[in-house]
Amino acid sequence: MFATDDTIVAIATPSGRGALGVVRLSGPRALELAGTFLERGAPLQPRHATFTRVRRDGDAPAIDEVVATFFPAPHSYTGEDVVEISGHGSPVLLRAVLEGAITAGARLAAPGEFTLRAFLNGKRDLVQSEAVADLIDAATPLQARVAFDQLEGTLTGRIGALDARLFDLIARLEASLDFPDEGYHFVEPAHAAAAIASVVAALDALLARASTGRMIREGATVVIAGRPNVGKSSIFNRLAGAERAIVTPVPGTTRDLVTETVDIGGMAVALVDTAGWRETRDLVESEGVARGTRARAVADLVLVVVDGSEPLTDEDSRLLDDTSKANRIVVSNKSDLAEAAPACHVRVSALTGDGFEPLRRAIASALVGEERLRDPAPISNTRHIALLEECRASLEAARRAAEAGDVPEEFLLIDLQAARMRLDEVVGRRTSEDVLRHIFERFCIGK
Ligand SMILES: Nc1nc2c(ncn2[C@@H]2O[C@H](COP(=O)(O)OP(=O)(O)O)[C@@H](O)[C@H]2O)c(=O)[nH]1
Ligand SMILES: [Mg+2]
Repeated sequence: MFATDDTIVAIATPSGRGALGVVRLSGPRALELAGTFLERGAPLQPRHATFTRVRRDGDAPAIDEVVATFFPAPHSYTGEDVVEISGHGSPVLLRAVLEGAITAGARLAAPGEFTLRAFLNGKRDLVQSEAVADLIDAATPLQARVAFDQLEGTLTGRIGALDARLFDLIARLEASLDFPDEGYHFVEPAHAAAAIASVVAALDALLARASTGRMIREGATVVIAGRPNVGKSSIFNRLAGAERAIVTPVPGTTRDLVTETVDIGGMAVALVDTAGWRETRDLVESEGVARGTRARAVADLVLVVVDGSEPLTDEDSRLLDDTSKANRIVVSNKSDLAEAAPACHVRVSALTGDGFEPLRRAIASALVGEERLRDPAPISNTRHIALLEECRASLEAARRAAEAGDVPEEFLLIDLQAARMRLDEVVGRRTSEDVLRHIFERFCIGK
């Protein structure tokens, strides 16, 4: 499986220059290898920050002043001996430390390998390991909160509770099997059916909010559509808080998709400004229009913008028809001008900024509902959702069989054990090497 008996090393801070940079070593020889390129002769004291210098080979002059900390196993991030070296954040200096460690016998770590070792050493389960990557990837405070909840074990706890109930039921069914002659059932079929149904209900409660969780974790795509000159790019810029898209009074200015990720109600929203939706003979513009149409098709939400200071045109009506089945908000722009036709749309003025708070709230609630954002779901990862759905399917099969009665315990047990196996896969008690590779590949090097 994975090699864990060697000592790995990596730069843990982002590439590029910074005030500080950190190099981490983990493995049985971490302390010994660090000793070969750190100047201080005496071994590092456990969990003490030690000020020392990095030297190059032999008697060459020192190249940096660093603070080194030794975390002996098992009380470290990975559960192994770890040495963390904080130096000045120059790529040249950090690479020199890295090379020093490799020359001494360390191996360059693969992405996520520190966290993988933490998982293999039982410091964290798989759900918590995945949360580490989510936490690092978080682009909004809400995403960070959901990831941190998962890291702290909220989902682990829920899965554990479900697992305990299944374990109890399985044990009693197995006991009935082991003592067939007594003719005694440790659990009556009707009780088994009810017990399974209650686990299914608990799973359903978890899964009911999964789509919200996923939307928070993965973000949403919101496309701004409308005919030329209604103010799409101006609205885009207001929502993005930056002059990203070009705004001019000339219709057909925006010819390609412009995308910006913005925080709306805590969600990372990929906001897409499109070319005005109209018939055009200009080749570039019509390609822009086609791209806009395709973007609309994959959007989680479409903002259909109309110019509130003018009566609706045929092009407006056509777009409104086209999007009537989509998840959409009709936005009436230019509320600073006289209103042409009162409508029950969200009214904004991209010029003055009026109406943008209600618009942001409308976007958030059209995506997940306001209630749901306040108390984010504990489950957000597609892998977890898929496994819990499989678990639910096995439980349903077992519940139906138990309800029908007359089914040998063995049959129930097969489905219940299959259900439990899915829970094991979520937390990583039973996970293939391929799945682990796939999960840890998305980590940064040094994490
Ligand atoms: N009065 C007024 N003019 C606006 C407003 N929003 C946009 N405009 C103007 O309308 C024109 C077209 O805006 P733009 O954002 O490029 O529209 P797009 O073609 O739909 O992207 C520009 O001259 C903007 O200054 C608004 O809320 N009020
Ligand atoms: Mg535009």
